[in-house]
Amino acid sequence: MTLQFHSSAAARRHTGSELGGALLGAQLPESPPGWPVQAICAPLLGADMAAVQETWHRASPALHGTSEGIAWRRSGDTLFGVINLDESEFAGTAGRSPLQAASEAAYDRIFRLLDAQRLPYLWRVWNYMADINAETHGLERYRQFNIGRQDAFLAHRRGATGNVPAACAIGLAGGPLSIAFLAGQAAPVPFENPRQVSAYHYPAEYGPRAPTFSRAALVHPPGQEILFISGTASIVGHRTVHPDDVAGQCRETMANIAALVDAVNRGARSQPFTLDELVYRVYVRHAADFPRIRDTLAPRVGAAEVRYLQSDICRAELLVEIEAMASHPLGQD
Ligand code: 3EB
Repeated sequence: MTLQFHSSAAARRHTGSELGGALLGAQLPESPPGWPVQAICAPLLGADMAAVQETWHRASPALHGTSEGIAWRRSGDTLFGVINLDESEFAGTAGRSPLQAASEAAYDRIFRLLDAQRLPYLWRVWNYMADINAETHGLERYRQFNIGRQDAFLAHRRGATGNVPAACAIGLAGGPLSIAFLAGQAAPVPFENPRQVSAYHYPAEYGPRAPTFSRAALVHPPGQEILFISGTASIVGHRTVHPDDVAGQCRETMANIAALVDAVNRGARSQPFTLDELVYRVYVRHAADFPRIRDTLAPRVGAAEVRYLQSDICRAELLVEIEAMASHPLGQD
């Protein structure tokens, strides 16, 4: 019954036990309609395959549906969904850009689905959008997204601090606003990083509304403890450090992840998590930096599975961002 994660080289046929997942690569095969598969259209770096498929699955059969444009599948008390919105269909009203409106609508719909499914908790959210650092309507697009996201959390009385999901927010060359999420019955246990100001408490110099995510979360499907490390970058306190030094950013980011894993291990119910067992996704702003990044990370991640994607990151000075996850079995407690 455990929720399993695996990756494979080619787009495989979908089987009934899958909840959904993601396809990563510069050129992606069509995913079958109605399946929650997030298309992350970005070049894979240092990989010998053109596309990778990441899949969440579970032995028990899944319920599925489409609700307000969200493709979702549910097994037991766990649901995976994907929503893709074309911003151009969200005409901005005064003071509200199309991306802001689309972001608010996407989270609105996600929360309505979770209410209807009686699954209260958002565990982990993967946010992708085009031109994340571009300024339009007088504001950087990532900051527009943050307003829409926070408004939806508040409108649904979910609060925008503390108990918020783990997340990432990444820029792609084009495509829709795409949001994938895992949700469940059991409350996630959020963690903050002692080296960083909580993102939901960032000061206004990073945008009129703070981002709504926690630095990490432990989630507990039956018999299991899954760790999600949110997108993590070279930020200490709330400031970007090593702005023009990609190796420095890698070392700082891994120091942040190590500190976070230490904090998580003080609250984990399973065996302690270690850096070399995590599955990493590394977002690389400039493809030319990839060899430096790989070589700097190598001694820090050991034999771990690491996937590199060329993409934009939510602060213009950030050259690299790293997210990670791991799963442990949990004895009967
Ligand atoms: C940071 O620490 C880097 O807006 O959901 C990392 C993870 C970042 C998630 C989000 C943003 C988000 O602020 C950026």
